Amino acid sequence: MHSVVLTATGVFTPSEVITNDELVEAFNAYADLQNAQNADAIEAGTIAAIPHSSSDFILAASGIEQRYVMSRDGILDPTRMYPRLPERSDDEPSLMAEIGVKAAQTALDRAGLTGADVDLILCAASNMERAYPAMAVEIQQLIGAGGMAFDMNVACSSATFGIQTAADMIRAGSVKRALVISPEITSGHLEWRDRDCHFIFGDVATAVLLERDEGQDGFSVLSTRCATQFSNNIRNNNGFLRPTRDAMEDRRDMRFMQNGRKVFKEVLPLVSAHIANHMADEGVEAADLKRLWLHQANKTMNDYIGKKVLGREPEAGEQPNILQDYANTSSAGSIIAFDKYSADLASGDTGLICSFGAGYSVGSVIVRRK
Ligand code: CO8
Repeated sequence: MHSVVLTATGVFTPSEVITNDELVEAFNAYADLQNAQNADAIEAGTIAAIPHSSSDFILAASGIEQRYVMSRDGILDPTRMYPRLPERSDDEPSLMAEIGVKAAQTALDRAGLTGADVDLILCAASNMERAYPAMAVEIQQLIGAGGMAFDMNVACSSATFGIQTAADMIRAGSVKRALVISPEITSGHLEWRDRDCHFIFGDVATAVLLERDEGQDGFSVLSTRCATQFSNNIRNNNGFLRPTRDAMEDRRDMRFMQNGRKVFKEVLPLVSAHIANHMADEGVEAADLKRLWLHQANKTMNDYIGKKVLGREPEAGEQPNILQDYANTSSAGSIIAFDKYSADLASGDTGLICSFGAGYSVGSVIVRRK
């Protein structure tokens, strides 16, 4: 068996930002428009008026202050409330592939490698732009990689499940160098007209470069662990059978839906126990952990998990959050946190990356600075 080293990461951040205030202003204008159009039915009590959203609620409930998106105009247009992303011809790079390549290129540059040095590409994300050919195969071609490429979807845990898959293949010797790429265009499957969730997500792409350990600098991948447990509490019913059901109308369940309170209550104990068991089995004590790079969904959730794992309040910097700037970027969140807050770790320092989300799914990766 070979050892695996995480040698570099890369993040592509879109140039467009939406602050909470901008988001709320657009949502409230949309709500007013809808309520005016439906005034008679609201008056008759047959439908409920859409209540306003609030920036104060968003910050207090989630810790999110802003989000990056691929295109903000359509989202902030109260008569549209959906991003506007022009269609591309089949001969152009698709959008997910394009931003995935940008993140991958940063990781390769940092490691002093080129696409030709890579023999496995995983595109691991919450949604794929098309059914086939796989996004990963397109990325493989765009960066000039060899070997093989395939897509994986485990919602918010896609990146950590991708790391385990790639690490296992490197350990076994079937590949030597892998890129786990997570282009998350969550703005395309978020329901911007639902005030319960319109603030949650943002767009980004991340890449993680994993290599057979031949003495390179980086983080040794000590151990990976993934687990799933079925739940309907985070769900999106859009799929290829939709036309067969004559269900092409604009239906709420064709975009992100969640029972946030239940997710909160059920996922916290699942994740805390998962991390505790993983650490115990690997002989890693709380006192050994220099950093926790957690999934970036909710600040209160992360505060709770950090306290549970460390057995005390995390100190500043021990459990860095990026969700205030990026919002929830699904599988990319913990990788952004790692990318931004790992360079200062010293040789021998141990840290843990953990993601969790729809499925339910939870994935953890224990790494040690070489
Ligand atoms: N403005 C003002 N008030 C609001 C708003 C708003 N925007 N939204 C809700 N309220 C009101 C509610 O109506 C409710 O009012 P009342 O008490 O009168 O009924 C009150 O505020 C409280 O509402 P909630 O109970 O819903 O509020 P919470 O405190 O639970 O916070 C959260 C809501 C932030 C959603 C919280 O529950 C949470 O973070 N839960 C966990 C979410 C989570 O981790 N989900 C993981 C999903 S990510 C994933 O798996 C990836 C899926 C694939 C990606 C999809 C991309 C689009």
